[in-house]
Amino acid sequence: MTLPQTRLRALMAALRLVALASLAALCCAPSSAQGARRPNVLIILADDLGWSDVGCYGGEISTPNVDALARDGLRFTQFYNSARCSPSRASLLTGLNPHQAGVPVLATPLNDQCVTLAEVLKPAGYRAYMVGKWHLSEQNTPVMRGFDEFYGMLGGFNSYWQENPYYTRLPAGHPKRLYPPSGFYSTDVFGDYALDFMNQGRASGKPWFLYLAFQAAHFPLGAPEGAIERYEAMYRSKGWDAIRADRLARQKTLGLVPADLALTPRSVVPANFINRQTGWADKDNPAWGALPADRRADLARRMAVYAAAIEVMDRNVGRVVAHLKQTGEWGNTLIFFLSDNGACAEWDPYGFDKLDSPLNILHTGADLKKVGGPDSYVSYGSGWANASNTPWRLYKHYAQEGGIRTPMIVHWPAGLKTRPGATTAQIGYVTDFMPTLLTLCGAAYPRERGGVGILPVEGESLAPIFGGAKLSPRVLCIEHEGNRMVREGGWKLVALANRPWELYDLTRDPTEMRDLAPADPARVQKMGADWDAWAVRCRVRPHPSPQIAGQPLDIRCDVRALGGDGVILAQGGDQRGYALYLQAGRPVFAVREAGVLYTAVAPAPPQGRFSLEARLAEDGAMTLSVNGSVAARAKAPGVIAQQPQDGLSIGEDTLSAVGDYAPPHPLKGDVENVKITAGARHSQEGAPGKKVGLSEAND
Ligand SMILES: [Ca+2]
Ligand SMILES: [Ca+2]
Repeated sequence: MTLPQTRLRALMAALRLVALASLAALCCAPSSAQGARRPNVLIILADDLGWSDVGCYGGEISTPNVDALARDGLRFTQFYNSARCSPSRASLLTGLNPHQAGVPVLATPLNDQCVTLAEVLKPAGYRAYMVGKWHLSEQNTPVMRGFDEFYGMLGGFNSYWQENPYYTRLPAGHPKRLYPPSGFYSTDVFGDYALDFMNQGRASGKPWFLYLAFQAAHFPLGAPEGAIERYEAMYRSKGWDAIRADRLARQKTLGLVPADLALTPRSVVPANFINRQTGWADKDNPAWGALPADRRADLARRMAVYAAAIEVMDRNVGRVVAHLKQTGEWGNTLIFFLSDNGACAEWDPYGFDKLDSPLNILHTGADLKKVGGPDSYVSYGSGWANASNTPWRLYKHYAQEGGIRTPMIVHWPAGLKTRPGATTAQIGYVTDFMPTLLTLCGAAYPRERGGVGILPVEGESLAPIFGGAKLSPRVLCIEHEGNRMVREGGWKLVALANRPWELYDLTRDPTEMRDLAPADPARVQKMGADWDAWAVRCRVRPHPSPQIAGQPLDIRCDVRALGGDGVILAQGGDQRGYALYLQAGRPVFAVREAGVLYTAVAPAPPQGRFSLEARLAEDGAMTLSVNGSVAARAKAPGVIAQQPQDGLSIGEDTLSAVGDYAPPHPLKGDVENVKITAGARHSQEGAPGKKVGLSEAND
């Protein structure tokens, strides 16, 4: 039986073919790779910014510069991120799902099976710059992943006010601006370096790529007092309920949501390790009017700081825009604006005053004015996050729309063919930057990096959308901390960690209010199987291991290898098990039993992509076929008598090694269409035996 990931992969491949065909038929698609000068690329990433915060998505926060990008550009209404800081950044930079790039949760380094946008654009003649928040490990820095220059925060968040030790200039020794201790506010400083690096790019005579990743508006919230003041009284008098209603009304006027969309009830605050201590676990956000006046004053101040942080970010977007206009680079600079995840509810409606702690201080009187300054450390809590994510459910961390749907603006006078100010409901995902920029910047996606094969890109190019065309339907899967979703057309299957799937028809129920799972179990099962297959293929979950004890085996797969050595697949280790691997390019089928290794070695390395079939018969006869022809035979004492301890691993041999190599001995290349059958009696009559598949082993 074919493992389910194969089915999904085939479906994806078919969809890609359709997408390619429609791209080829598209005469009006922007294609600056040939002919016209290639664009500069500016990706502006906000942090923890909700879907409705900026004005052009319905917010009351003053963001005239971001709004101007939307007015002349294109807004996506169904663009997705990966639910949290590091995973979204990994996907944005590599075009892979976060887990594939080595960033399943937070702050781990990008692995060696991916390449960054900087690493693909540099060989295509670009200069690559980064300013702002990296959050992909301090050990594996932006300049180690292709960027020429970097200024910013290698970690995930910290003071907006204090440069040392939180902000870093790389490469070490490159010119650094000097700020007096009281004259540092990171968002403005990021603006300064953005201008510096754009100047460098222009002076180089090459096209440039600038990744400008603001910390705004991640906690600990901080903003200049002058920007905070104008919001404080307004938020105090309105509160989050009226703000949610106002934002939804504006979104309807802007045509971003259906005109008959009802305001949802206030979101629940899913249980977490902090709000179990504060008493808010799994409770709904409270009504604003039900809060005491001193609490409303405290929370209005927190929201005002958040809004001010966004306003100052927008001001710096304005500085960048003005610079592009002054230097004549405005027309051919492709600008993106988006957020890395939905607004942050950590950890309850009142917010916190200390990291990873239930500590909340009710600030009053003169103390209130210190909130947002250099000596405070606050978040704004789940009630305001709910408002920031209007009209969607839930927040950062979760796969409901409030966690993963991001504002996304594209601005590019020289290349965008859509009507100025247009919106599109086509689906996009953070993995799409890589294929989009490969197309538009004339860059090539390499097959390897530093001698290690890299994974095929996962995203879809958005270039046809920029040309006014429609992409083919896609299947989109997301996972973070066990929270998960799969979207297929208008259908969405979504679940919190360790909770059952819920099913929504987003075409009729965009805010995920009516769970159709009980009414449509067949669709839940089908979409759930698609998600499971994706999760295994994209390394979200380990490969389930077939039960092989005492059974003859038939193992098949397709391989595209870039190097001469490495494990194709293995189940077991130094006591017992089987493996397929390459040795100097030659396929080897290995069986180990009672610690002794038996191998069938193909005489020659196959070229290009090849298929393998390995059989272990009941009498121990081993046969290895390459591209359908028997290439080698050997003899083991019999079948593998007991279930091996190490599970099935694909592309490597985890824990102890079946073959004569040092684990994990990864393959430089791809393994597809893995099919393992235990119990087939090949040596006798070839009758079909018991088939072992993923779902069976999973259940
Ligand atoms: Ca974030
Ligand atoms: Ca092993």
